Amino acid sequence: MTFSFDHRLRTLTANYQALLMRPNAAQESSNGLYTRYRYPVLTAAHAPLTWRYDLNPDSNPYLLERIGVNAVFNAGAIKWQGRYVLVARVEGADRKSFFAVAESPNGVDNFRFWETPIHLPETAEPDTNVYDMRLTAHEDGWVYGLFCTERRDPAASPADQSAAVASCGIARTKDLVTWERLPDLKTRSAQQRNVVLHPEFVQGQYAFYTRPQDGFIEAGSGGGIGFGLAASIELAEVTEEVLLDPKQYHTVYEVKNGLGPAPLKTEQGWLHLAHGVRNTAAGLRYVLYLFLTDLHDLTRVTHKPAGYFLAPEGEERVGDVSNVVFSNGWIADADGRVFIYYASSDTRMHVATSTVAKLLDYVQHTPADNFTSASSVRAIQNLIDHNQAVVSTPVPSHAAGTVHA
Ligand code: M1P
Repeated sequence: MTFSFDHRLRTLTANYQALLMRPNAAQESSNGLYTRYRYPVLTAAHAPLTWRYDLNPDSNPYLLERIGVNAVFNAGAIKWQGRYVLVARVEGADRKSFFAVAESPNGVDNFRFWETPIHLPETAEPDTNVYDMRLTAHEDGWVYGLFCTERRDPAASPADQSAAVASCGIARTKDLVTWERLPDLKTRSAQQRNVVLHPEFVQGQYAFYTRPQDGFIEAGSGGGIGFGLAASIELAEVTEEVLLDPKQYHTVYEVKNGLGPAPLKTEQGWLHLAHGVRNTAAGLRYVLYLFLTDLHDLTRVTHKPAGYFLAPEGEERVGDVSNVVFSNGWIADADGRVFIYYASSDTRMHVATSTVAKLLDYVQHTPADNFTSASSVRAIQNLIDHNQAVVSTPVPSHAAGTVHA
């Protein structure tokens, strides 16, 4: 059988272009809250061919893939010069993650990576692995990327080659191309992951949402999502963390939780998207939930619906780390539309669209968790009673109006 380099290159290129051009299809959710989309917006196959193949027939006569990409997930998001931009976690076949920018004209399809990945500067203590960047357009004029930097635990014995220390890395940029690396965030906790920078100064200081944890996997005594202030971003140190959203027994965030993207400012408060983790016989299950904090007291949760907002569904349930949805990026457009970018099973990126109005209605009117089966039944009974009152009172035709979606 003869092998044609040119034929294989043409096939690879055509398939790649077809993937990038494929239109996405909206799939309304029955809960009315958001619209999922049929296809993931970014996958390993979206990584440019030039990152993976040596395209020179002399040095790669069989046109083999030289550098494998395993997954594209957990992307930060920002609206940038009119485009929907993701800073994705790209994980190579070698298990190392790095960041790369992809953009789309409409936020739901046609995402394509920029020509090269981000060349993130290292600190004096090089990162072994970096991942899960949260983007914040801060009022100081910089765009910050806060991410997890992972290094081998210096206290681990030579026999233990998996113990790691997670910290919060900080980088900033004005163009998403050149990044300035700042020292890692210091806190009193042994480890930190899922740290997010608030977009505004608070009492003249930089405000951080944290997730203190005892070990690399276990949040342990860390307790939940924390909040703290730092006078400087160039030498950021949070000396006092207040617990904002604790993990809690028999909830979807009983094992641990962590903030997703930077919160959205609304007239009713700061809207937060977070992930919650519970344990099951099949392993950890990650879901997304929403809550609202006071506009002025950022540590006061004013509304928090019971349970999850979005959980893994269908093909989302399977991947490298199955039964996981995770989000660290969303974009609110000026017209009120919200693009929620979430990853499934540590493998691929999806989008779900909603509106600020719907999300606020959801957080403010979904019953809160009262932590017992009996109270859940009471919540359902309240709804039944409410509906009976509606059914027994004829609705005048002019009252069945429309609301802004
Ligand atoms: O594997 C699921 C997620 O696990 C971690 O999140 P958390 O620290 O909340 O447990 C992160 O490694 C994240 O990247 C990953 O998606």
